[in-house]
Amino acid sequence: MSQRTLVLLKPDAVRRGLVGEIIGRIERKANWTISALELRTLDRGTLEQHYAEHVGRDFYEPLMQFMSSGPIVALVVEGERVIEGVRALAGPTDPISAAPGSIRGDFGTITRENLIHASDSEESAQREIKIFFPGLA
Ligand code: DGI
Repeated sequence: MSQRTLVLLKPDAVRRGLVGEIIGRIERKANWTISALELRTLDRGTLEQHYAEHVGRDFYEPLMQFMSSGPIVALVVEGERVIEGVRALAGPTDPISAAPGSIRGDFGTITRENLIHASDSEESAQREIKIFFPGLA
């Protein structure tokens, strides 16, 4: 089942020079394709749309600050079961409980600075791709 997912390499990944490493892991998966890719600094409006489900949570403001603290890399990745697949490559939200071998497990220690975002469902992917790449058919 071919799908599309939105991936963000967060400001910590860019600052730490892990963009190539993380994109490399995605690229090496068979039959997945990068169909959009852009470096950009996110404004508050874009972030409010993206993280609308977290409004009011105690981590919301620090998350917004962090996500606008420097450039991110946004990608659309397309391919076989890519939504579940990129989430598996990323590992769980808390990097300390993420298994070694996953991106968060290999490189993260702090829940907020967990390197990567990946859509968690078909609905989220559709919604998020529209926010970041409105021109994508
Ligand atoms: O899909 P995920 O990125 O794994 O997690 P999410 O969509 O539920 O949350 C979005 C981001 O918000 C997550 O990557 C890090 C942050 N976050 C989520 N839950 C917590 C959190 N940050 C802190 N400090 N504490 C949390 O419980």
